Amino acid sequence: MSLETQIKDKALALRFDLVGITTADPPARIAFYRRWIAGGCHGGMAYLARNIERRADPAVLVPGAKSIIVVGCNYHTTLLRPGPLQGRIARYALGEDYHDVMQRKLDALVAAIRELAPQAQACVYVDTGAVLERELAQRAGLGWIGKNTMLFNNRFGQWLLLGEILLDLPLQHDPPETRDRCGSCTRCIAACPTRAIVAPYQLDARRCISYLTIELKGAIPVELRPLVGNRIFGCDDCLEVCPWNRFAQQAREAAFAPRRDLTEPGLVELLEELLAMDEVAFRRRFAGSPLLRAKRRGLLRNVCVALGNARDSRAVPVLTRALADSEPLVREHAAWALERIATQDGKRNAARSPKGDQDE
Ligand code: B12
Ligand code: SF4
Ligand code: SF4
Repeated sequence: MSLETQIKDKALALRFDLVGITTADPPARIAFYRRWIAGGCHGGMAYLARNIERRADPAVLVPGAKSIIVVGCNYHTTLLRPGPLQGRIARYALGEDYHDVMQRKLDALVAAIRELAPQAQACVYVDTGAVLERELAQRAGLGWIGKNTMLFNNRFGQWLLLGEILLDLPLQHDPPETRDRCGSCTRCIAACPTRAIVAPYQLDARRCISYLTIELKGAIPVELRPLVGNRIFGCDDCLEVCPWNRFAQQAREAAFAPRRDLTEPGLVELLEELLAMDEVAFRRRFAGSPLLRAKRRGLLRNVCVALGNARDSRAVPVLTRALADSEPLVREHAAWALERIATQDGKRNAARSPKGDQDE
């Protein structure tokens, strides 16, 4: 059996759903990436503007790199339909943090490769490295890139997470996936609540709810807050509408099963709970979850925005308590939410008053 086949068999045995091999050649679309950064589309994610020369050439990242093994993990779980006073969390964040899950499995794959080729130098990446993961995955034949910039395929739809091993072993590589599978479809562009997909294959992260609720450290721009709706961590709207998701299958990886406490959390209860916590308690409460990334103040900020958007007066007492939080970020978003609820009440009263006047 060839080395490539043995590596792939091992990857599948480790419950990766997809595996492919590509060269360590520079990514063809690095010019697009440079323009994206130059246009400021990365917003406050300053790390994306650093180390561009590494993204431009995997052999700079790992000297002597010859091959890249790309793996994909299906994380699809049952669709949730939260009610008006419930928050929505992106599917990828409902279970255990995929960085930990995939890192563990990739480390095991590296150990298996070293049994086959003891001299191999290897480096593992999941999300945070200076690697253009989607382009590499497309090149390794895992799937194609859609107009919403997601890598997807006809076995799992869009619910795939990616990881890579850069290796100094010369391996036989797989044919790239070059077909255009979107055709005239534009569903994802139309579905985006904030119009963050500014053109096919171009996403302005500064408008993306995933960025606003996870990566952004400061205040959510006021004009975008109403569009965030009840999304309190990430967004899946442009993924959910993709017709290729008819092929989606339930995740095999048990670690991606949704935590009970994260499925459709009650917003009022969550705000109460978060307000009572300090950062240490927050870290304990969300240990192992991607939600840790938002930190206590970021998640509180998001819950305040969602409650403002729910425009339900039952949230007024807890939002009023949030006005006294130690974090200015939380206080400001709580004030915005209260104002939004009050405006709604004002409008309701104004609408009712003429009839009320007649009745009197
Ligand atoms: C920064 C980042 C974000 C940013 C910016 C997203 C973006 N689209 O650029 C924000 C915070 C908004 C974000 C959101 C999400 N992210 Co993110 N993110 C990243 C990260 C770290 C870098 C992406 C990047 O370099 N962007 C810059 C742009 C220019 O690069 P690109 O998106 O790869 O774009 C390529 C295409 O547009 C293509 N292209 C350009 N023109 C053309 C033309 C044609 C015809 C074609 C085919 C392609 C094409 O070339 C570009 C360069 O190769 C990657 C991990 C990594 N290291 O790659 C994860 C990653 C992309 N994210 C991931 C996920 C899961 C998400 C979310 C679904 C999470 C959520 N539910 O909230 C959303 C999805 C939003 C979306 N529609 O992209 C996964 C995606 C897996 C997949 N199947 O594609 C990744 C790969 C992480 C991982 N290891 O699994 N993310
Ligand atoms: S994740 Fe949400 S906000 Fe971001 S591009 Fe997709 S639909 Fe738009
Ligand atoms: S929704 Fe349509 S345009 Fe968007 S990625 Fe899916 S097939 Fe492509």
